[in-house]
Amino acid sequence: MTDPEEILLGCEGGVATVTINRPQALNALTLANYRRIAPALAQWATDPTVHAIIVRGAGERAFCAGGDVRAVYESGRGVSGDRDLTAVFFREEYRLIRDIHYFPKPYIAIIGGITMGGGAGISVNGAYRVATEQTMFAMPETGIGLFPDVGATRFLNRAPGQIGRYLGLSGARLGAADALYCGFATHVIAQDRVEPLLAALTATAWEAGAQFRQVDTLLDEYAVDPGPAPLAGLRPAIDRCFAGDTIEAILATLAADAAVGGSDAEWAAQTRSSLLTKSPTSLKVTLRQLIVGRDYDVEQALQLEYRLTQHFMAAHDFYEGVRAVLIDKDQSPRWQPATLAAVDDRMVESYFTPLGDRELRFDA
Ligand code: QUE
Repeated sequence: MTDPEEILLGCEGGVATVTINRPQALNALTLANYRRIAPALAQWATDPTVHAIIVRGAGERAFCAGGDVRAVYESGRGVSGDRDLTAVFFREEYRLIRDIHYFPKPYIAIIGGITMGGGAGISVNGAYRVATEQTMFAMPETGIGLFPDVGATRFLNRAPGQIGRYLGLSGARLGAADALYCGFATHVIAQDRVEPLLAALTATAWEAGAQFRQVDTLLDEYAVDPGPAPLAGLRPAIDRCFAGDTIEAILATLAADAAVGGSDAEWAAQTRSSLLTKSPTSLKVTLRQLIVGRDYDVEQALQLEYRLTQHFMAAHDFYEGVRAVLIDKDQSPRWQPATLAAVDDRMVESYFTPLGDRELRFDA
């Protein structure tokens, strides 16, 4: 028996479609998957019969839960596969993200369902992101001993106030209203309007040069008001607690807010407890990443992130995090170093060291 196609490609009514078809793995993307999507996009970019691109996930639960970090884990530990995968996987993933960001035609991701990590990468960096009441959006990488990548240096920094720091450090999960508030979604529609929207896109009488305006009009017709964003109410607390320039300062402010009581005390206590479960190295590197990359464009963000991935692949916590969360599922990672105090500035700084001839390049 042949494998079912993991990436379904189609084109109808001037609309090209990518469907990620690994529902049993929450549509997590493998290197082979990226290698099938990238040339399709390149071809559609210049094909005059293609006017817009839709990207979606198969099944009910997920748009895309991330990259196939399990394969990267096995490769990096020398368990199976190609040892090179830790260098190649992120390089090809990030090059695809760059192409998505600069894609010349409307690129529309339907992020109904779980959208994390690499799933955020192939959606938030594109022109249109359509959320539904089923959307669950998160950047949970500090929980697997990694850091928020796939362009998050840029897109987290563009969320209001200090919300990007909060989300990137804690891995907090967002629904549709919050995703829209942060700018990760551009529109919210009802889940049962997804198929009618896609049918309307396919039935569009496309005009050359007007495709973005045509998609804007159609999406505005289908969009609903998702109601108040819970994060908007937490903004004052988030901005105050996450303004600190060290993880220790952020934790101290959260502890003080939790102790004082008041409406946000429970949030502060829960957020502090959550941060204390994350990799200490991941937390410190992530905060520095978001600070140094505050004004980075997509290419600068991805180049910085590529550097960080390669240093993380040479360290301990990523393997321990993937083991604890995705392999053994004991949810009890034993981080090394185990405490924030043991992660000194020199160690953090070492993650930002350029890679010489292994740097990520976009012209190669
Ligand atoms: C952090 C991550 C990922 C994660 C969990 C994290 C990630 C990822 C997956 C995932 C989930 C379900 C699967 C799968 C992968 O989980 O990137 O194959 O079936 O892909 O806390 O970054």
